[in-house]
Amino acid sequence: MRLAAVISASLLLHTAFGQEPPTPAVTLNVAEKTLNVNGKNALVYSLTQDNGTRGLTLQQGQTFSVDLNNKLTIPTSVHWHGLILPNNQDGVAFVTQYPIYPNHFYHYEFPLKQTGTYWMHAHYGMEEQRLLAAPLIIKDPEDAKLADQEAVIMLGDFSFKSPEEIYTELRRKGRPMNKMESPGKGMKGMGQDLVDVDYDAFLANQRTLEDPEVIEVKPGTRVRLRIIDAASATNFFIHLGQLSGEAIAVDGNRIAPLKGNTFELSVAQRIDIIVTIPKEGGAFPILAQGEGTRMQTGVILATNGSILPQLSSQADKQAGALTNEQESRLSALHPLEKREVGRKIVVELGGNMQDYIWTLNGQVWPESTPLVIEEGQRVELVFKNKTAMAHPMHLHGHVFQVMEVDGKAFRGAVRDTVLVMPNSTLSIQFDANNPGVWPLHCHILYHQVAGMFTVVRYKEFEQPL
Ligand SMILES: [Cu+2]
Repeated sequence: MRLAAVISASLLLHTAFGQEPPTPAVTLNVAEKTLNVNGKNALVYSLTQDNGTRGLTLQQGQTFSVDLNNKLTIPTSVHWHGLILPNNQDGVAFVTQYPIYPNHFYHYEFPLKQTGTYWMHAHYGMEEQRLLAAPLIIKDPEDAKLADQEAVIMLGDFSFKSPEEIYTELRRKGRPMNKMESPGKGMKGMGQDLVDVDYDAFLANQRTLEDPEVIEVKPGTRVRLRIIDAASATNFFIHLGQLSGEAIAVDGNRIAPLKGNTFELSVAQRIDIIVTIPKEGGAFPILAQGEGTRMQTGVILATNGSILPQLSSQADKQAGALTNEQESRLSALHPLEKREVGRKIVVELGGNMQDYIWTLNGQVWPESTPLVIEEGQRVELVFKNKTAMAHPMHLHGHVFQVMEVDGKAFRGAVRDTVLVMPNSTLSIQFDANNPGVWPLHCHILYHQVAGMFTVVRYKEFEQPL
């Protein structure tokens, strides 16, 4: 009641002064829900609008105006992944805001500067593992020219164990030391570590292949798949099956079209792929197989009346490891302008597998020295991965361009999350044009919690908390 009164009063005020009325806020609710996975119920968290829609679809140039309600019995916070926004809107508990306590809400409001495929997820504790994530799509008027139809596929990894149990086990058992050592020269990939957590299922739009989502499509049309890896710790191979596709964007940013039938997608990344449905119609599974596992998930694109195939959550063969190959072939449609680097920072990715501790420059969050940059600088971050595991590194509040992989310079994709391969060096550049204190971290949830997290801080920016 009180809220309604406030809104109408502010509407009146704006009209009285001849201003545009404010964009009405959309309500997003974080709540508990029961999800049935493979015949068994589990407690997960949902992130939906009042009408039950998961996440948000907004239009280019709109104001992001959201009331985020916490209907859980524990605190939460939600991060708008990939968005360029004011620092105090970033949604990171204990960095840019205090957590939202149960039965409280937080209002977010800022102008949207981008279009594309983004997502939102918990940035408090390990709530993300309980599926506290949802799509965040910002439509471009040009989208209609690219495809006849769109489908969002949000991938996830699921365990009947609580995230606390998973993390405790990881810490207790650690890993055999030999797995931590660098692979010898000439045996690349041999000593590589692919999987930390043994999941019970992989999900696509919260369903398994035993009961997949079937998306109706029309013969001869182009369908844009907006695929989001919202898993806590799983990289995927995307298999288009009988279809071939063209990737047109990564992390919301357009790329020079890349044709293919299989694509790689790391934790927290997105890829937009356009597929053409054959004129004769049919049913076309789009599968996502977890790196280093036989487990897979997916959806089925099907034309009206087609016979749906029976699919299994187990693939015939175990998947290998993601590589730098796809990344090296990507190039941004709208690259950063060429500029001298004003500040170069080496970020060493390290770890101690025996104790399951993960580090950036040898430090464990929150005992970390911020990486200080100055507004106006072109900044280069050089990630040196000294571990046997790949780390999807994510920078908040900015987009960056991938510039160099293992000494090979190129002008790659503009992104917000990049997978740094084991025993590999990868450089990114970005323009320091958004003052704040911005998280820079590995997006594997358990690495992040175990210390692989720091902040990039603009000099003279006043710490918000
Ligand atoms: Cu990591």
